[in-house]
Amino acid sequence: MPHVLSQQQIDRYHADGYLIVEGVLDDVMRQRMKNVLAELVEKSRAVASHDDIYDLEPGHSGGDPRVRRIKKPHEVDPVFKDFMYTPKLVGILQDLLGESVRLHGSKLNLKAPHFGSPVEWHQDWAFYPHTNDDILAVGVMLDDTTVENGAMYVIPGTHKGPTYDHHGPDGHFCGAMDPDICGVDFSKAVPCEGPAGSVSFHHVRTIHGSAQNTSNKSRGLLLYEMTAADAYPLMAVGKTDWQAFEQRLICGEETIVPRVVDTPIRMPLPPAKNQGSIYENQTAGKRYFGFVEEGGKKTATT
Ligand SMILES: O=C(O)CCC(=O)C(=O)O
Repeated sequence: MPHVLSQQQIDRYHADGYLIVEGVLDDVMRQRMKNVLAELVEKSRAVASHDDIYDLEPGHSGGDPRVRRIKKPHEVDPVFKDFMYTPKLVGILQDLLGESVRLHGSKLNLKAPHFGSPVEWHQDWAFYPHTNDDILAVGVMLDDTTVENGAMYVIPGTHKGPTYDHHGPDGHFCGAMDPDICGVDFSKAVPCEGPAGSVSFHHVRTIHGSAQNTSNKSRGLLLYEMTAADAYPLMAVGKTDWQAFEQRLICGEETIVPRVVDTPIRMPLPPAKNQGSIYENQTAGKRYFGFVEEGGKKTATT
Protein backbone atom coordinates (compact mmCIF):
# COMPACT_ATOMS: atom_id res chain seq x y z
CA MET A 1 0.00 0.00 0.00
CA PRO A 2 1.34 3.48 -0.83
CA HIS A 3 2.04 5.75 2.15
CA VAL A 4 0.73 9.10 0.85
CA LEU A 5 0.24 9.11 -2.93
CA SER A 6 -2.50 7.38 -4.88
CA GLN A 7 -1.48 4.56 -7.22
CA GLN A 8 -2.51 6.85 -10.07
CA GLN A 9 -0.02 9.54 -8.93
CA ILE A 10 2.74 6.95 -8.62
CA ASP A 11 1.98 5.60 -12.10
CA ARG A 12 1.95 9.14 -13.49
CA TYR A 13 5.39 9.86 -11.97
CA HIS A 14 6.80 6.70 -13.57
CA ALA A 15 5.17 7.47 -16.95
CA ASP A 16 6.01 11.20 -17.16
CA GLY A 17 9.17 11.45 -15.04
CA TYR A 18 7.70 14.12 -12.79
CA LEU A 19 4.81 14.82 -10.41
CA ILE A 20 3.51 17.92 -8.63
CA VAL A 21 1.86 17.58 -5.21
CA GLU A 22 0.21 20.57 -3.54
CA GLY A 23 0.27 21.28 0.20
CA VAL A 24 3.39 19.32 1.20
CA LEU A 25 5.06 22.24 3.03
CA ASP A 26 2.77 23.94 5.54
CA ASP A 27 2.58 27.71 5.92
CA VAL A 28 4.22 27.82 9.37
CA MET A 29 7.35 26.04 8.23
CA ARG A 30 7.37 27.93 4.94
CA GLN A 31 7.31 31.23 6.81
CA ARG A 32 10.22 30.03 8.98
CA MET A 33 12.12 29.26 5.80
CA LYS A 34 11.31 32.65 4.27
CA ASN A 35 12.51 34.43 7.42
CA VAL A 36 15.79 32.50 7.45
CA LEU A 37 16.22 33.26 3.78
CA ALA A 38 15.64 36.99 4.26
CA GLU A 39 18.32 36.99 6.99
CA LEU A 40 20.74 35.11 4.75
CA VAL A 41 20.24 37.56 1.90
CA GLU A 42 20.80 40.43 4.34
CA LYS A 43 24.05 38.83 5.57
CA SER A 44 25.24 38.43 1.98
CA ARG A 45 25.90 42.18 1.92
CA ALA A 46 29.19 41.36 3.65
CA VAL A 47 30.13 38.72 1.05
CA ALA A 48 32.02 39.82 -2.06
CA SER A 49 32.27 36.57 -4.05
CA HIS A 50 30.90 33.00 -4.11
CA ASP A 51 31.74 30.98 -0.98
CA ASP A 52 30.62 27.76 0.75
CA ILE A 53 27.13 29.17 1.42
CA TYR A 54 26.41 31.73 -1.29
CA ASP A 55 26.32 31.62 -5.06
CA LEU A 56 25.89 35.21 -6.20
CA GLU A 57 24.25 36.79 -9.22
CA PRO A 58 26.40 38.97 -11.47
CA GLY A 59 26.06 42.55 -10.20
CA HIS A 60 25.85 41.55 -6.51
CA SER A 61 27.17 44.21 -4.12
CA GLY A 62 26.88 45.24 -0.48
CA GLY A 63 24.39 47.93 -1.46
CA ASP A 64 22.37 45.68 -3.78
CA PRO A 65 22.58 42.06 -2.53
CA ARG A 66 21.82 39.52 -5.26
CA VAL A 67 21.89 35.91 -4.13
CA ARG A 68 21.36 33.23 -6.77
CA ARG A 69 21.68 30.16 -4.57
CA ILE A 70 22.12 29.06 -0.96
CA LYS A 71 24.36 25.99 -1.08
CA LYS A 72 23.52 22.99 1.13
CA PRO A 73 20.68 24.76 3.01
CA HIS A 74 20.12 21.66 5.20
CA GLU A 75 23.55 22.39 6.72
CA VAL A 76 22.93 26.13 6.99
CA ASP A 77 19.76 26.20 9.10
CA PRO A 78 17.81 23.44 10.93
CA VAL A 79 14.50 24.39 9.29
CA PHE A 80 15.79 23.09 5.95
CA LYS A 81 16.87 19.85 7.65
CA ASP A 82 13.66 19.42 9.67
CA PHE A 83 11.50 19.51 6.55
CA MET A 84 13.28 16.46 5.10
CA TYR A 85 11.92 14.31 7.92
CA THR A 86 8.29 15.51 7.85
CA PRO A 87 6.00 12.47 7.55
CA LYS A 88 4.20 13.58 4.38
CA LEU A 89 7.44 14.17 2.47
CA VAL A 90 9.01 10.94 3.74
CA GLY A 91 5.87 9.00 2.73
CA ILE A 92 5.97 10.43 -0.80
CA LEU A 93 9.68 9.63 -1.13
CA GLN A 94 9.01 6.05 -0.06
CA ASP A 95 6.14 5.80 -2.55
CA LEU A 96 8.43 6.91 -5.38
CA LEU A 97 11.84 5.49 -4.39
CA GLY A 98 11.20 2.57 -2.02
CA GLU A 99 11.37 2.23 1.75
CA SER A 100 15.01 3.34 2.22
CA VAL A 101 15.98 6.79 1.02
CA ARG A 102 19.18 8.83 1.28
CA LEU A 103 19.82 12.55 0.75
CA HIS A 104 22.44 13.20 -1.91
CA GLY A 105 22.50 16.99 -1.64
CA SER A 106 20.45 20.16 -1.29
CA LYS A 107 20.38 23.69 -2.71
CA LEU A 108 18.02 26.66 -2.67
CA ASN A 109 17.71 28.51 -5.95
CA LEU A 110 16.43 32.06 -5.65
CA LYS A 111 15.07 33.96 -8.56
CA ALA A 112 14.77 37.56 -7.59
CA PRO A 113 12.28 39.78 -9.46
CA HIS A 114 13.51 40.88 -12.91
CA PHE A 115 17.03 39.42 -12.83
CA GLY A 116 16.83 35.88 -11.32
CA SER A 117 19.04 33.73 -13.55
CA PRO A 118 17.83 30.98 -15.86
CA VAL A 119 19.16 27.42 -15.67
CA GLU A 120 19.97 25.80 -19.02
CA TRP A 121 18.47 22.45 -20.13
CA HIS A 122 20.10 19.50 -18.40
CA GLN A 123 19.62 16.11 -16.76
CA ASP A 124 20.74 15.81 -13.13
CA TRP A 125 21.97 12.31 -14.02
CA ALA A 126 24.76 13.93 -16.04
CA PHE A 127 26.08 15.52 -12.82
CA TYR A 128 25.83 12.58 -10.42
CA PRO A 129 25.54 9.14 -12.03
CA HIS A 130 24.80 6.31 -9.57
CA THR A 131 24.62 2.52 -9.72
CA ASN A 132 20.86 2.81 -10.35
CA ASP A 133 18.57 5.68 -11.29
CA ASP A 134 15.94 5.48 -8.53
CA ILE A 135 16.78 9.08 -7.80
CA LEU A 136 14.74 12.26 -7.95
CA ALA A 137 14.86 15.95 -7.11
CA VAL A 138 12.32 17.38 -4.68
CA GLY A 139 11.48 20.99 -5.66
CA VAL A 140 9.78 22.84 -2.82
CA MET A 141 7.98 25.99 -4.03
CA LEU A 142 8.58 28.67 -1.41
CA ASP A 143 6.47 31.16 -3.39
CA ASP A 144 3.45 30.89 -5.66
CA THR A 145 5.19 29.70 -8.79
CA THR A 146 4.19 30.48 -12.36
CA VAL A 147 5.84 30.81 -15.76
CA GLU A 148 6.15 34.59 -15.15
CA ASN A 149 8.37 34.27 -12.07
CA GLY A 150 10.55 31.55 -13.56
CA ALA A 151 8.91 28.17 -12.93
CA MET A 152 11.10 25.19 -13.73
CA TYR A 153 10.14 23.36 -16.95
CA VAL A 154 10.35 19.59 -17.43
CA ILE A 155 10.06 17.54 -20.63
CA PRO A 156 7.73 14.61 -19.87
CA GLY A 157 8.96 11.12 -20.74
CA THR A 158 12.60 12.09 -21.28
CA HIS A 159 13.66 10.06 -18.22
CA LYS A 160 13.21 6.97 -20.42
CA GLY A 161 15.44 8.31 -23.19
CA PRO A 162 19.18 8.77 -23.68
CA THR A 163 21.59 10.54 -21.39
CA TYR A 164 22.65 13.56 -23.42
CA ASP A 165 26.10 15.00 -23.81
CA HIS A 166 26.62 17.82 -21.30
CA HIS A 167 30.10 18.79 -22.50
CA GLY A 168 31.12 22.10 -24.02
CA PRO A 169 33.08 22.79 -27.21
CA ASP A 170 36.36 22.43 -25.27
CA GLY A 171 35.51 18.82 -24.30
CA HIS A 172 35.01 19.64 -20.62
CA PHE A 173 31.78 18.98 -18.74
CA CYS A 174 29.63 22.13 -18.76
CA GLY A 175 26.40 20.89 -17.16
CA ALA A 176 24.17 21.88 -20.08
CA MET A 177 22.91 20.20 -23.25
CA ASP A 178 23.74 21.89 -26.54
CA PRO A 179 20.27 23.08 -27.65
CA ASP A 180 21.34 23.21 -31.32
CA ILE A 181 22.58 19.66 -31.69
CA CYS A 182 20.82 17.54 -29.04
CA GLY A 183 17.70 17.09 -31.20
CA VAL A 184 15.28 17.54 -28.29
CA ASP A 185 11.91 19.19 -28.97
CA PHE A 186 11.83 21.87 -26.25
CA SER A 187 8.30 22.91 -27.27
CA LYS A 188 7.13 19.79 -25.35
CA ALA A 189 8.31 21.28 -22.04
CA VAL A 190 5.70 21.85 -19.33
CA PRO A 191 6.06 24.28 -16.42
CA CYS A 192 6.01 23.05 -12.82
CA GLU A 193 3.59 25.64 -11.48
CA GLY A 194 1.79 25.60 -8.16
CA PRO A 195 0.76 27.56 -5.09
CA ALA A 196 3.42 28.12 -2.43
CA GLY A 197 3.97 24.91 -0.45
CA SER A 198 3.58 22.68 -3.52
CA VAL A 199 6.39 20.27 -4.32
CA SER A 200 7.58 18.92 -7.67
CA PHE A 201 9.35 15.56 -7.90
CA HIS A 202 11.39 15.05 -11.05
CA HIS A 203 13.28 11.91 -12.03
CA VAL A 204 17.08 12.26 -12.20
CA ARG A 205 17.06 11.64 -15.98
CA THR A 206 14.19 14.04 -16.82
CA ILE A 207 15.35 16.99 -18.94
CA HIS A 208 14.59 20.29 -17.22
CA GLY A 209 15.58 23.96 -17.14
CA SER A 210 14.12 27.36 -16.38
CA ALA A 211 13.94 30.85 -17.79
CA GLN A 212 14.76 34.19 -16.21
CA ASN A 213 12.33 35.71 -13.75
CA THR A 214 10.80 38.58 -15.73
CA SER A 215 8.09 39.38 -13.17
CA ASN A 216 8.12 41.56 -10.07
CA LYS A 217 7.64 38.53 -7.79
CA SER A 218 10.40 36.43 -6.30
CA ARG A 219 10.62 32.68 -6.85
CA GLY A 220 12.37 30.45 -4.32
CA LEU A 221 12.88 26.77 -5.14
CA LEU A 222 14.32 24.57 -2.38
CA LEU A 223 15.79 21.43 -3.95
CA TYR A 224 16.70 18.13 -2.30
CA GLU A 225 18.31 15.37 -4.32
CA MET A 226 17.06 12.04 -2.94
CA THR A 227 18.23 8.55 -3.87
CA ALA A 228 17.13 5.01 -3.11
CA ALA A 229 19.56 4.02 -0.34
CA ASP A 230 21.04 1.28 -2.55
CA ALA A 231 21.99 3.76 -5.31
CA TYR A 232 25.69 4.42 -4.84
CA PRO A 233 27.35 7.48 -6.41
CA LEU A 234 29.86 6.48 -9.09
CA MET A 235 31.97 9.62 -8.76
CA ALA A 236 32.53 8.96 -5.06
CA VAL A 237 33.86 5.40 -5.43
CA GLY A 238 36.84 4.97 -3.12
CA LYS A 239 36.49 8.35 -1.44
CA THR A 240 33.15 8.11 0.33
CA ASP A 241 33.12 9.75 3.76
CA TRP A 242 31.21 6.86 5.33
CA GLN A 243 30.05 8.71 8.41
CA ALA A 244 28.62 11.60 6.39
CA PHE A 245 27.07 9.13 3.90
CA GLU A 246 25.36 7.16 6.67
CA GLN A 247 24.09 10.31 8.33
CA ARG A 248 22.25 11.27 5.16
CA LEU A 249 19.91 8.26 5.43
CA ILE A 250 16.42 9.82 5.68
CA CYS A 251 14.42 6.63 6.31
CA GLY A 252 14.64 2.83 6.13
CA GLU A 253 17.76 0.67 6.29
CA GLU A 254 21.40 1.36 5.50
CA THR A 255 23.02 -0.99 2.98
CA ILE A 256 26.52 -1.59 1.68
CA VAL A 257 25.16 -3.65 -1.21
CA PRO A 258 24.57 -1.31 -4.16
CA ARG A 259 21.86 -2.30 -6.62
CA VAL A 260 23.38 -2.11 -10.09
CA VAL A 261 21.04 -1.44 -13.01
CA ASP A 262 22.04 -1.07 -16.65
CA THR A 263 21.29 2.60 -17.47
CA PRO A 264 22.82 5.06 -19.99
CA ILE A 265 25.67 6.79 -18.15
CA ARG A 266 28.11 9.51 -19.15
CA MET A 267 30.67 10.62 -16.61
CA PRO A 268 30.96 14.40 -15.96
CA LEU A 269 34.63 14.25 -16.90
CA PRO A 270 36.90 15.99 -17.59
CA PRO A 271 35.39 18.24 -14.91
CA ALA A 272 33.86 21.64 -15.61
CA LYS A 273 36.43 24.41 -15.94
CA ASN A 274 34.10 26.87 -14.21
CA GLN A 275 33.46 25.27 -10.84
CA GLY A 276 31.20 26.36 -7.97
CA SER A 277 27.64 25.74 -9.16
CA ILE A 278 25.55 24.78 -12.16
CA TYR A 279 25.34 28.48 -13.06
CA GLU A 280 29.14 28.69 -13.27
CA ASN A 281 29.46 25.32 -15.08
CA GLN A 282 26.96 26.42 -17.70
CA THR A 283 28.76 29.65 -18.62
CA ALA A 284 31.03 27.45 -20.79
CA GLY A 285 28.16 26.01 -22.87
CA LYS A 286 25.78 27.28 -25.55
CA ARG A 287 22.60 28.99 -24.35
CA TYR A 288 18.94 28.30 -25.04
CA PHE A 289 17.76 30.92 -22.55
CA GLY A 290 20.31 33.53 -23.67
CA PHE A 291 22.75 36.07 -22.27
CA VAL A 292 22.84 39.84 -21.81
CA GLU A 293 25.76 42.01 -20.84
CA GLU A 294 25.26 43.93 -17.60
CA GLY A 295 27.90 46.17 -16.05
CA GLY A 296 30.58 44.49 -18.16
CA LYS A 297 29.58 41.07 -16.81
CA LYS A 298 27.78 38.31 -18.64
CA THR A 299 24.44 37.41 -17.17
CA ALA A 300 21.82 35.10 -18.55
CA THR A 301 18.39 36.00 -19.82
CA THR A 302 15.59 34.57 -21.97
O1 LIG B 1 15.99 26.65 -10.23
C1 LIG B 1 15.53 26.09 -11.23
O2 LIG B 1 14.55 26.52 -11.83
C2 LIG B 1 16.13 24.83 -11.80
C3 LIG B 1 17.14 24.25 -10.91
C4 LIG B 1 17.95 23.14 -11.43
O3 LIG B 1 17.57 22.43 -12.32
C5 LIG B 1 19.24 22.87 -10.78
O4 LIG B 1 19.70 23.69 -9.98
O5 LIG B 1 19.83 21.82 -11.10
